[in-house]
Amino acid sequence: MNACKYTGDQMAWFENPGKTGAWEQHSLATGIGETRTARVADINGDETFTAHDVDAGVTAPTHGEPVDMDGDGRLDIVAAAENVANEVRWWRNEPTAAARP
Ligand SMILES: [Ca+2]
Ligand SMILES: [Ca+2]
Repeated sequence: MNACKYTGDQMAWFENPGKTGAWEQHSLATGIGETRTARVADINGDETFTAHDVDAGVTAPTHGEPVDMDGDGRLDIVAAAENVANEVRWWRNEPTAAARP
């Protein structure tokens, strides 16, 4: 399960302990203002998780959603960029050099 902590400026995921024990919190990112509505997606399809800064100029991204905006088969990211003129932005998922035809 993933979660955002609006007042704590962080995103985390929680490990299910099964039928006993407490859920263990694993931090994904800290120092992100007003985090809300996190979504989980394997953007590059490699079945692993690696954190990346998508846009360091947006310090309070909210309501992000993985969507293929340009129909190229790769998930992009759409989010409100509240601290930057109240805009909705999308970030194109550029293929790596190895994945380019
Ligand atoms: Ca991945
Ligand atoms: Ca795309």
